[in-house]
Amino acid sequence: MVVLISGNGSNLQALIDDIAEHKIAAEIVAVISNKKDVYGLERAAQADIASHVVSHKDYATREDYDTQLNSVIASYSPDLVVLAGFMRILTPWFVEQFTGKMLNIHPSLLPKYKGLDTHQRAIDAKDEVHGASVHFVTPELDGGPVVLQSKVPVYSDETASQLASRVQEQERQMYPLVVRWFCQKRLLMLNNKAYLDGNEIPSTGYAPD
Ligand code: NHR
Ligand code: GAR
Repeated sequence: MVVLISGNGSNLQALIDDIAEHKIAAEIVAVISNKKDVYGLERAAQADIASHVVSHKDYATREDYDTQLNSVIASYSPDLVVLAGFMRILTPWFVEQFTGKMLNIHPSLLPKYKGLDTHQRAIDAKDEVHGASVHFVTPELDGGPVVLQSKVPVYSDETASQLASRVQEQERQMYPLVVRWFCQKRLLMLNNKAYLDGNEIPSTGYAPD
């Protein structure tokens, strides 16, 4: 698999660790960041994984950027592309190169709070429950079929960063599990729907409780 990051890379680390412990039968062949000097690149180096910086600042248009990103990824012929805190919207053309082979983890209980600033939006809405979703990536931003959701309570008076850190603790558990399913060929996307072991996954994800 190829993992795309933009920052800290704690989800990347969770995958590196589960692969090292043989919980996931896969190899991370490359890590790509759109930002230089981020800690996730250090994590890749420490795990002896090839890494590339493809900076969006070097390209005039999203199409030019995605063309370059695609050619770097395609050079590895991955079976799976994992977005792990990757912060650039991808063009429909790019996404279609990897239909059914690209996963994202989004920090909200989709379909709530697509896009950015999800933790603050959940607090502002006085939600009692928040969380994260793993979904297949489709051209519609944060709109692809959900595979798994994890919920956390929202405490009164907590800050967005306190809430984010509890959501991220869940993310580090759930993302490797979904990647493991994919690598076991138990998980697939067909006609914009996600299936686990041949059963369609409900829109709230597998095991909604
Ligand atoms: N691309 C497509 N086509 N479909 C998805 O579902 C995608 C995607 C690209 C990224 C991750 C997503 C998230 O989990 C993701 C899903 C970035 C933005 C964004 O607005 C929104 C959603 C996601 C990632 N990015 C700004 C942009 O102009 C830049 C923001 C920044 O650099 O801080 O690209 O949340
Ligand atoms: C995660 O919480 C992930 O859900 C979120 O960024 C964080 C990355 O953490 N993703 C997005 O907001 C995508 N737009 P990490 O770099 O430590 O894995």
